[in-house]
Amino acid sequence: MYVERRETLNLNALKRDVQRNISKFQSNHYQIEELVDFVSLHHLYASALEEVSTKLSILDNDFQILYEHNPIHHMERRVKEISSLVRKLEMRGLPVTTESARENITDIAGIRVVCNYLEDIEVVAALLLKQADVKLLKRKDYVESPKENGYRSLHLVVSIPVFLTDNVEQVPVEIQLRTIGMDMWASLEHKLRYKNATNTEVYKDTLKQCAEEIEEVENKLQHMHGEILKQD
Ligand code: 0O2
Repeated sequence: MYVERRETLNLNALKRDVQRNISKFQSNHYQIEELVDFVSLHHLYASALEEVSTKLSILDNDFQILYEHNPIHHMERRVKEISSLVRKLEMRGLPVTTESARENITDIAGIRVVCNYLEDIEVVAALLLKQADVKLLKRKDYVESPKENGYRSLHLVVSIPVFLTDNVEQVPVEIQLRTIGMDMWASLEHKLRYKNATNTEVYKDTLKQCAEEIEEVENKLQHMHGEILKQD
């Protein structure tokens, strides 16, 4: 399995994000201290991502040792940029404070787990949720019930403890589990929408058809993989 390893705190990216936000904060009469609070929030959520990634890597390795199969193909993770976080709070009409962000926004820390086969999604989710320090806050199953546009993935929001110098914080992490095919579909759909909102309308039917074809192929591959495992 390949795990994308980014620095826990990417200082250059953070500096750029802060620079971009200083003028916005000032024009909206926010205090600079509030911006600094957002930077420390970044550290907390990056640490939570580190915890969840480690748990998932350990599970993937252990599964390989026991069953000669890696359920995880790769993982990607990110802490939401301060600019997107501020935008999300403003759009929802919520106060732009770290307290409000912590109470209301559950995807500040996000990890995408791209699995090899369809059944691996449930395997990974079940193994993670079995752990005593992982608490499930929200589950949305777009694999069982795909969205109207064809989007498929399993979304979990879990809360995990992060042990800091003086205290322990419970931090929510959004986990998106999907197959390689689902990831390919979602990346393209996102790109089409990001470039030009009308794109998704133009390609609506093709996207839906592709999602259905990917599901069909995934079911066939899953079946063949199961047969191979039985032969071992
Ligand atoms: P980004 O830029 O990827 O972060 P919330 O999580 O609170 O915003 P909700 O309704 O619980 O709201 O979200 P949901 O349905 O769990 O989806 C959250 C994320 O899933 C989105 O984050 C996307 O990353 C992904 N997602 C959901 N639906 C689609 C879809 O139709 N196409 C694609 N490509 N991705 C989807 P953000 O914040 O929208 O965007």
